[in-house]
Amino acid sequence: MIPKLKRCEKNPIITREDIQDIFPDTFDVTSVFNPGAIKYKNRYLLMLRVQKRSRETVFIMAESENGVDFTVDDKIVRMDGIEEVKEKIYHCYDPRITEIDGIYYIMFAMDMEQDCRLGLAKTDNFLIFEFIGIVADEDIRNGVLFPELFDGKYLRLDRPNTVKLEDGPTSGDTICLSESKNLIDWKRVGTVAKGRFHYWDEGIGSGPPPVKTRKGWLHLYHGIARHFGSPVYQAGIMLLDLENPCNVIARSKNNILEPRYIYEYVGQVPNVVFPSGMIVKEYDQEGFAKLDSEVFIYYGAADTSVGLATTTINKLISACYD
Ligand code: BMA
Repeated sequence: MIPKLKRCEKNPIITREDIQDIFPDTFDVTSVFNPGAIKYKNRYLLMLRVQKRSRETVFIMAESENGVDFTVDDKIVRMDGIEEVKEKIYHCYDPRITEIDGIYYIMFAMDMEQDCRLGLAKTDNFLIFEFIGIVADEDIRNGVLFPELFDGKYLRLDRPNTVKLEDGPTSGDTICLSESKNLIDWKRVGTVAKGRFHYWDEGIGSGPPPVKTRKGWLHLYHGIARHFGSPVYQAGIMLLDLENPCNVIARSKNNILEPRYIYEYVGQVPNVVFPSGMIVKEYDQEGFAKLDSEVFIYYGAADTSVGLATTTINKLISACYD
């Protein structure tokens, strides 16, 4: 089997050293990881998860012309309206960005008093962000919107946190499909994929939003091997049916990215690659990713820094069958 992903030679491409102090919000931050990613006006944008030494989290935008060398913003992302939420919000994290008809939606995890929820915000310029609401009423994470509507309904992949671990937060082993007419109220439609006990992906959760190809929706996800004592986070890929994404056409037997370099082995949480952003360079006129298009995958490394791996749509599709 040929390696499907190639790490960027400049990895990790963003580290805590790149985050400047933003008075009074950030000072000498601990880490930056798990970014959302999107192409906007021909520029690569990342929404960075930046963690302070208080362990509070803020989002900061970064932008680049080539997808490799990023300039990090000197202000934090503020979501208008989030202050109206009555309950305590501890952390907003792991943003995933999806464009639907010129509006950019950001779905993210929210650690609240009772458990974890999904939050949704939107922007059309990456300067002003509007908080839409809390869009889940169960313990859940890894919500990602599809980039188009299906019969007038929004679809998302999400991952209920139904697995209670001995220590640490609740996790999950099932990726589900949910639908909504208004982006606020969601109904579960079905199960997409389950974790594979004893293998690399015992626990699973969606990565970046699915990418439409002529062969199906490409869905990059993370898998957690739990049988080592301390978990190992890796990435894998599956192809979902274009009409009914609950149907998995093919799923990689092997992971396609696993911790192998020091910045992935060692850090705040060791042995983690966590893909959360995927930028496809070229789409055809009908909105399908071109098979020979280059793809940039952005991932959190050891919950400490941001890594980049490159590949093509063709290679990702073939990995689904490996
Ligand atoms: C998951 C999420 C991610 C994190 C990963 C590894 O449960 O919390 O944000 O990167 O664990 O710690």
